[in-house]
Amino acid sequence: MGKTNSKSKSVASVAIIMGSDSDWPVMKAAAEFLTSHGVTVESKVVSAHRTPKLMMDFASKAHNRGIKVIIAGAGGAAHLPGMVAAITPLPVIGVPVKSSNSIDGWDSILSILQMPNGVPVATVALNAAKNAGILALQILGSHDVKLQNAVIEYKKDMEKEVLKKKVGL
Ligand code: C2R
Repeated sequence: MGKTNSKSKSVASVAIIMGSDSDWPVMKAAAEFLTSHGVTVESKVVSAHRTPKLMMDFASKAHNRGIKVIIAGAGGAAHLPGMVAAITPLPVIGVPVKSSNSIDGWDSILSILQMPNGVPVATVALNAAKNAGILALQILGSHDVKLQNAVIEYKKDMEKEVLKKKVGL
């Protein structure tokens, strides 16, 4: 975490941020999915509660650095995704994390999901960081044929895997 995955120093197009390094075991699924499909990501800890100045700086400048989509994960009173969405013009995908301070996960889900009109956060299921990665690839793919083809291939592979499965005796 904390660096781009680029070997050629290309600019990251997806920023994966999280309220704490304790979220990384969940959030890394988004990074793994995106990097395995050739998307350069940067991942770092940014907290609306603990590092509000960093959060403001990150959210107000991300689009000028070439970031196209922000994935933001947080647990408990999860204000980070919504606060970042309030500032940035970029699409924000929120990942509710079932953290050690979460009652049962609903606190985080509702904090991220129930945004007021005017400030959307595309919220995925609890701990569903891989889905956040897939959604980010779909957003990037809407204006990049190569990445859209990667989404099409991913869906075909998933279908094949499911059709191979056998149940029963
Ligand atoms: P620690 O494990 O560091 O105590 O963090 C983090 O996302 C994490 O899930 C516990 C949980 O606190 C969350 N946190 C937030 C924010 N900052 C940290 N929800 C925020 O700004 O929204």
